[in-house]
Amino acid sequence: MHLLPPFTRALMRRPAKNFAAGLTSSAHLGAPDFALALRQHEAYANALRDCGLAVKVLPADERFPDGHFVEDPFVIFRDLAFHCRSGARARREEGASLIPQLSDLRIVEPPPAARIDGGDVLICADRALVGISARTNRAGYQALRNALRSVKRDIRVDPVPFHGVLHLKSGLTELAPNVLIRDPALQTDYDLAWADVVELPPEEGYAADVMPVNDTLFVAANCPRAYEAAAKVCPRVISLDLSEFVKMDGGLTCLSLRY
Ligand code: CIR
Repeated sequence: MHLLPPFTRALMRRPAKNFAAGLTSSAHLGAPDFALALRQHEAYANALRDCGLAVKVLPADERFPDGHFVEDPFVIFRDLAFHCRSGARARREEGASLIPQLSDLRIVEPPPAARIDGGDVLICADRALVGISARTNRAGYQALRNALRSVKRDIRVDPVPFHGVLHLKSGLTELAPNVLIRDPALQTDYDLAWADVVELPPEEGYAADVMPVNDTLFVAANCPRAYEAAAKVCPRVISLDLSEFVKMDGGLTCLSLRY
């Protein structure tokens, strides 16, 4: 049985007008187009609705140009909502604005030294992986591991030091139980031998961030190898064009919290 129960809800936040002022290492891709970003965001929300999820889209909040990347401030595991504290100072206050939306969950605050972004947390079918990165430190990993174990005592939680991509899930996600998909840009000494690993060609690296939603797999558009790998393991694949979020280093999963 998968560690995560089926999803029934998703939380999103509409991008703010100033979203191009967010953090990015991809300025060479050009400035994002706000109107197009809104259309892509809406198509994403509608695709989640098509999967039967109740999707709540919060209004834009200009205090946080990266605030629509709602996956980073929280990790939700069953009834637990672990409040992350990003290694990026500019993003540290985003989570507080989400707390009222998660009031039916058990909110856990990390200790002061913990740094963690939800994008570094990959909950697989039988274990959780926590990337150790510029955003997530060992104290963050330990705090999250303890919190996850308060829900499931014997859960396996592995630290995965890596570099080459922003978040662990930017470069590695799970297509199906024990089948991972990877961007070759992600470098790690962590032993992935427990899984089959589909390695994407470099030009499709962005598509390593796939999003399983119950019986559907979401994949980035225009990535034929990723689509083919997804279709092999899942009867329903939806591809989404997120070109404007790529320009801000945003992956597919980061635009929603699914629970
Ligand atoms: C950042 O650098 O934090 C944002 N511009 C992008 C965050 C994307 N988050 C994710 O893929 N989980």
